[in-house]
Amino acid sequence: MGKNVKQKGPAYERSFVMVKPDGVQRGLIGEVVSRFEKRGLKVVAMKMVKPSLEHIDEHYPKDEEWIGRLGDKGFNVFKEYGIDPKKLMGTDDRKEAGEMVRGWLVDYLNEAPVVAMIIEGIHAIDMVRKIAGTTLPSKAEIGTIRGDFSVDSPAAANLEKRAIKNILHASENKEEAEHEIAHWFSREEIFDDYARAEHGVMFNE
Ligand code: IDP
Ligand code: MG
Repeated sequence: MGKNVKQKGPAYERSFVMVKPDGVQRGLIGEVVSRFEKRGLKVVAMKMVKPSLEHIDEHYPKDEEWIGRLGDKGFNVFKEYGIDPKKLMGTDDRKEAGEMVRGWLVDYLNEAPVVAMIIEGIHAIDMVRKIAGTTLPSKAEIGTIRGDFSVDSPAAANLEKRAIKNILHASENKEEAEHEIAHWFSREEIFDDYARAEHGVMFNE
């Protein structure tokens, strides 16, 4: 398929991306995909799925460090805006808060189908995160997907006992990407042996 498909060497990476239920329900699948495509990143796998609760649970890390960090994301915002975490969500313990958020997150991803994909290209993991924008929509830069299409904050979400609605998931690092790609896709579902027409001009491919 196609001619001269290169995409090799240390710069080339694969990232796992998922349009979350709010992105699917809001009709933003095309918008998300086109932002990666236009930048020159290549879609090498894609499918719509309604994952089981167990599958979602296995998608996210379970270690204490990750869970504590999840708690911190809200706590940092509460500190900035002078909000008492105990009053807002009943705890000021970062791990307890992280556990709560993780539970809401699993429910959120079960609300509607998701669109899972693998994006390949130069520094794909960091590039995809840059295009997606930072986790909290209230902090995401305009011009990023999360900054342009969402406005959520832990100050609203944690009070309402739900996860932050931020349109998409994207792997944060190589370890996450490897785990997530293997968790969502089989080898037969990955199609990297086609050439993108403009890559001959962009990269000598
Ligand atoms: P990421 O999606 O940008 O990688 P993570 O820290 O891995 O961010 O968090 C996973 C998901 O958990 C976020 O995308 C968001 O939907 C949700 N989330 C993160 N922090 C909070 C919070 O403080 N309250 C509610 N949901 C949160
Ligand atoms: Mg993450």
